[in-house]
Parts: sequence; structure tokens; C-alpha cells
Amino acid sequence: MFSEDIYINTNFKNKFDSSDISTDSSVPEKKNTYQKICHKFSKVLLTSLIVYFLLLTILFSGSLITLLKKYAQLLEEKTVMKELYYTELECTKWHPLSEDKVWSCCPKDWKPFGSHCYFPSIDSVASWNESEENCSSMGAHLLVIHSQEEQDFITRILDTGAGYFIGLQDPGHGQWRWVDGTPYNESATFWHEGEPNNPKEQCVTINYRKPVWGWNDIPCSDKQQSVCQAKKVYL
Ligand code: MMA
Ligand code: CA
Repeated sequence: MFSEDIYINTNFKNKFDSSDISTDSSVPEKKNTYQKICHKFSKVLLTSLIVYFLLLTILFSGSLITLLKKYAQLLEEKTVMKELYYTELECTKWHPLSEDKVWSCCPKDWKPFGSHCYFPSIDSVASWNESEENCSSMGAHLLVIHSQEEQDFITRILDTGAGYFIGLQDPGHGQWRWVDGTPYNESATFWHEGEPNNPKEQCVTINYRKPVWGWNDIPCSDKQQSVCQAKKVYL
């Protein structure tokens, strides 16, 4: 029975090879080709499905990462907004004739001078890095001094018994740099007599040495008071 079957199959194969098979007698052969096609098709289908799901996974992961990033960004913005929202501003009318941006404002308890606002720390000491971080958490930076007037203004409101970090640092070789990126101008510096005096002292404080206020380089890890500075807000 089995061998007969094979014979018949072979017979048909020879007879109808590569022709349009449409008679009933071609069913076994048709089934065979159909199975092959089916097999091939399912292979292609499976590969396509795998590729499709792989692409879907990549796309999904990509979108998820983007979404998470966006979410983190929004959270950060929200905390900044909250801080800004709860900061009371004190404003003065500074341009009586102009219609727009007539108010110049500083956060409550900050001292206005020129185009900036100043905030000395009150009895709290920290390293230079911590002090700068504290200022930047308030949208400010450590004090940058560019003129005698600014130096005089700030020293009038500081305590003669304390030292205050300012935004001046030496990354090495006495290359003094202001924290806000403005150029260090040798002719507008207020170093104490004999300072800076130590290449291992790479951060700067402003302090009082009778009878003058001036700058002294000290180790950045020393704990000192500090002064924050921010740009005025014009409304
Ligand atoms: C001295 C003087 C400064 C130095 C400090 C370090 C008190 O001043 O030598 O230049 O920075 O000591 O504490
Ligand atoms: Ca020094």
C-alpha cells in the first residue's frame, strides 16, 4: 500500500511536472507544494513578527526614555517655579517716564545695588562649593566684584568679624576666575596687602583687617560665610 502510493505520486510527478495542475488527480502534489508554501510563509511571517516586535520594543523603549526624561525635566521646572512663586519681590520704580519695564526688583531681604541684588549669609558657614551651590539653588551665584563702588557697597553691609566667600577661584597657577565667567581684571582687584600668598589657597574671601576690607585667598574647604549675588528682575 505504502509503496503503491509512492509509485503513484512519482508517476504523477513525472506526468505533470512544471505544468498548470488543475485536475483532481493533482491533489497530493498540490498539497505538497501548498505545505511548502505554507511553511515558507509561516517562516516569513514569524521573522516579520519578530522584527516587528523588536522594532516595537525599540520604539517603545525610546519613547519611554524620552517620556521619563521629559518628566524629570518637568519635575525640576516645577520645583524652580515653586521657589520663584514663593519668593516675594521688592520693587522700586526706576524709570519714571518709560512705559515698559519700569520696576526693578530684588527678592525680599536681598539688598539692591546697581543692576544686581546681594544676599550675605547670616551666621551660617560652609565650604566654597557648598556656598556656591546654595547661591545657585536660589538662581544666584557667589559675589562678583568689578568696581570700587561695588566693593564699598557690599562691605558697608558686612560684619567686620567674619570672612565671606566671593565668586573668585584659582583652578591652578594663579589664574583667577570669576564664577559668572566675566573677565578677571587685575586693575579692579582688592587684595589685602601681601595676598594672594599661597598656591594651595584657591578660593577667596572678603574680610576686614584693620583698617581696611580686602580679599584673601584661603583653602576652598574652609568654612566661611558668603555673599550671593543675582541680577535684578525688571518688570
Ligand atoms: C593668614 C594669612 C592668610 C592665610 C590665612 C590662612 C590669618 O591670615 O597667612 O594669607 O590665607 O592665614 O588661614
Ligand atoms: Ca591667603
